[in-house]
Amino acid sequence: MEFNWESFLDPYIQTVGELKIKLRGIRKQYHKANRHSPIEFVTGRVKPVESIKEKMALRHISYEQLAQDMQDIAGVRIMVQFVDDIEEVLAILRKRKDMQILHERDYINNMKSSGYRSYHVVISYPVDTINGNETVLAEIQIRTLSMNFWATIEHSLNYKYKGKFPEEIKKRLEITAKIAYQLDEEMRQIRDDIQEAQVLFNPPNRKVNDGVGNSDDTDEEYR
Ligand code: 0O2
Ligand code: 0O2
Repeated sequence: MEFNWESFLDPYIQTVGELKIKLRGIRKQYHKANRHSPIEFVTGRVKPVESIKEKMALRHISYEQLAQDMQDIAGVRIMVQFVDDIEEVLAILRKRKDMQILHERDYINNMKSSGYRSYHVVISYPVDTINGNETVLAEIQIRTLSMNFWATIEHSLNYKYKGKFPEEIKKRLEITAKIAYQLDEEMRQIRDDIQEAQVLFNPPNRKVNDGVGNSDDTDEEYR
């Protein structure tokens, strides 16, 4: 009998939809609270049937094992501004009651040989459908804008070369990965310097309504 892809993928489509809404909701809450959001933007996709079939053949995964053995049929990506934001996103995910973290793969501290960097979290996620409750696996990838820039372009080039880059191109991609890493480092540095400057210019005892036409208070402020 033909495998019913539509009914198999329905819970995954629902999972990606729910996760995108929930994660974008976190960003909205930070903005409302006027705080820096560790989440910049969120994208998601259900793996196309053709890609699932290719990966099944490559990994010798049977239809019976598909739901357990392929962890990224539902995939959500969280982009962050700074490398430290990744830890903050992880802390948020670890506290959540609506998903359970099964594995974490840290390709930030353990960069792949390609130069790929990203933090992967595999979760189990329960979805309610009209046929009852079903738990599916989903992969959440967390990365900076710079890592995303690199991975997006490398992925599209990879498609062309089917994973077998000529040696020279491979080397050049490794160099661009280094540049992407340096960009993250430099941005962190700039942010830290700006925060330091803000602290210097906004001493905690400074009055909100300072200055003009209030000569009585002026001396106080500089003491
Ligand atoms: P906004 O803030 O109005 O742009 P959907 O489920 O239809 O909302 P879908 O189909 O997953 O979204 O779209 P896609 O293309 O995956 O993009 C998801 C969100 O990420 C969209 O925002 C894009 O604008 C945003 N996005 C994609 N690439 C970038 C990028 O490089 N930088 C920034 N800042 N945002 C990006 P929304 O949800 O439509 O909202
Ligand atoms: P898609 O949907 O095209 O992105 P494997 O699948 O063998 O790489 P594993 O253990 O199943 O390994 O999962 P892993 O490594 O945690 O995550 C695989 C996914 O990470 C890939 O999905 C990519 O999205 C991303 N990824 C891993 N390595 C690289 C890399 O070198 N370059 C880029 N651009 N992305 C990478 P897929 O399967 O490619 O699917």
